[in-house]
Amino acid sequence: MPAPRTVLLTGAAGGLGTLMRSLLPEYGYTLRLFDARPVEGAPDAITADLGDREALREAVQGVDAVLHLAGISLEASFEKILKANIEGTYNLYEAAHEEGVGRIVFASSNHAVGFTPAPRAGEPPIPIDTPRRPDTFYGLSKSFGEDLAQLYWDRHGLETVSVRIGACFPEPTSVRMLSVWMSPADGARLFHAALTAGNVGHTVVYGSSANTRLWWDLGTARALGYAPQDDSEPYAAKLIAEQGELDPENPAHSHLGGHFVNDPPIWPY
Ligand code: NAI
Ligand code: 15L
Repeated sequence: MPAPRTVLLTGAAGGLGTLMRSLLPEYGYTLRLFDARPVEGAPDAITADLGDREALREAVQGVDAVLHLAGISLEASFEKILKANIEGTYNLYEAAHEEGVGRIVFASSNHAVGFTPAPRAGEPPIPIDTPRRPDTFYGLSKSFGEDLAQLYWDRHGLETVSVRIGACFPEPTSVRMLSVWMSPADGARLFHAALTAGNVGHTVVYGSSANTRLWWDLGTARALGYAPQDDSEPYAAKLIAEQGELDPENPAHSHLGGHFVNDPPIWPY
C-alpha cells in the first residue's frame, strides 16, 4: 500500500499514545487524535468514546490508516472489557470498513498469550503461532481483537497488523520486563513498519526491543521491515540487584504474562 500519511491515533491521551504523538510525526505522519479523555495540548483532538459509532465514523473519514491504542489497558470486570475493548474495537472495524480505510495497526498484548510458560534457559523463543492463552478478561479481549482482525481481512480485505506489545515504557522497571520491554523508539519503528509494509493481510507480531533476555520470536515483525535498535540489558544488573533473579517456581515469574496470571493490576476507572 502507498505510505499512509494521515493516521487516526486512538488512545491518544494514554501513555503509549502520548509517546507516539511525539515520535511518529518524525516519520512524516499527520496524526488525527481520538480518546475518551481530552488530549493535553491538542485542542483539535476528538473527545469521544469507542461506543459512539457516529463519532468513529467521522473520525476515520479520509484517513489512510488507524493506529488503534484506545481501550482498557489492564484487567477489569467482564462488562467493562466487553464495552470498551470488544464492542469498541468492533465499532472501530465497522467504521473503518464502511469508510474504506485500508489498514489498522491493532495494539494487541502479550496477555493474549499470558498463560504461556516463559522459555527457560536454552529453550527456543515462543513462536508467534503458539496457541492463545489469555491470562485475564483483558487478555481475552486482545485475543478477540486478533480474531476480529482476521475476519475483516478474510471477509472485507481490511488489513491489520496485530502487535502483541510486551511492555512499552521509557525504561524497564522489573526483571520480567527485561524480557518483554519495547523502548518507545523501537515502538515507533515497529508501528511505522506495520503501517507501511506491503501486503500484510492479517499479520500478528510480538512487539519488543532486541532484548538479550527476549522470550519470543520477532521473526514476523522483522519480516515487516522492523529493525529494533534497543536492548534492555543495560538495565539488568540494577534491576536484578534490587529484585533478585526470576524464580521459576513463582507463577508470576514463569509465564509470559507475569503477575497478570495471578494478581492482575486493575483498571482504576
Ligand atoms: P493507557 O491506559 O495509558 O491508555 C489507553 C487510552 O485509551 C486512555 O487514554 C483511555 O482514555 C483510552 N480509552 C479507554 N477506553 C476508551 C473508550 N471506551 N473510548 C475511547 N478511549 C478509551 O494504555 P497504554 O499503556 O497507552 O496502552 C495503549 C494500548 O496498548 C492499549 O490498548 C493497551 O492494551 C495496549 N498495550 C500497551 C502496553 C504497554 O506496554 N503500554 C502493553 C501491551 C498492550
Ligand atoms: C499490558 O498489556 C498493559 O497494557 C501494560 O500496562 C503492561 O502492564 C504490559 O501489558 C505488561 O505486560 O507489562
